[in-house]
Amino acid sequence: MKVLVHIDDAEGWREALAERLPEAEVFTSAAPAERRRQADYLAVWKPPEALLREPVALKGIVNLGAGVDALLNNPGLPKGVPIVKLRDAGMAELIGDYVRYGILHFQRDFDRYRRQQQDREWREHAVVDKADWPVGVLGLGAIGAKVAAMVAADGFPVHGWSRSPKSLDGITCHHGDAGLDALLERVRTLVLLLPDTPATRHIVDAGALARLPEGASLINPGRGSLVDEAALLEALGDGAVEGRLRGALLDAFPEEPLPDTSPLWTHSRVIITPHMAGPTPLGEALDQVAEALRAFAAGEPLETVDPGAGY
Ligand code: OXD
Repeated sequence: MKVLVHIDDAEGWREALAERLPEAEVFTSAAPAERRRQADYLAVWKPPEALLREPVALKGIVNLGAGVDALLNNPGLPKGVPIVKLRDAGMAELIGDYVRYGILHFQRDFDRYRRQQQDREWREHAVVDKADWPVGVLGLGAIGAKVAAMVAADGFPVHGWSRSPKSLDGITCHHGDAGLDALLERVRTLVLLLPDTPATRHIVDAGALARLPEGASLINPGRGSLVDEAALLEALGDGAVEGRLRGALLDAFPEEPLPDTSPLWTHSRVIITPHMAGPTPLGEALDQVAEALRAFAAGEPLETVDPGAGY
């Protein structure tokens, strides 16, 4: 089995993967073109278009991340080649911590205290009980489900939403369009963990933001395309006073890095982080990659990506 690895720090991944798969020939995209052409499998994150076109008899692709949007939107992606993606692989816990930080930021008024400090204003706000702070999680895949469980374990009532019905212990699950409206009307913090697909693009638009209770907050460690940015800015107001939306913690943007010209950078009610909520921990990810490549090579059934659905 010949495996071509492409990701930042590809050499580190190559070495670790070669250790786990002694039967395989593992090389990076720095290998000569002739070798790249012979790859049976690709283990890649955001590969260049040309690299995807090179292998002459590709049998499978492992996406070295949870989201497959960049791969599926790559014009070089060969048709019909099965794709496997990382499922959680330790990312969910890191994203869960990011989300818990964000919820507490708003529930314990850290956003207000930060602004008060600028005016040397010593004023305490009454704490809203966690039980009265429902959190909505859009997307109940491997990551969304784990994050929802972590937030519920902290004592917040959690409402989860997926396109088709799901049932998760301790989470009030909603589905479909009507379920989305019902969730939006109830939650004080909305967390976005949906994949980027044509069906989820701008799922948080002006209509959705208007459904949220006055003073709700938004946390987006998912994908930038989920949010209509103009509607978000409108809901946030000019920053001087709290708008309909109290604030947003954003880790994902339609264009990354977020362009210098984006008004989000300087908005006083927005916290920007550089797509750092869920870095892939190498150990668990490598185990999943090695397992997937072995199963590919043995012709065993694998949970593959559905390119039509986009995840
Ligand atoms: C991923 C990501 O999809 O890091 O894994 O965004």
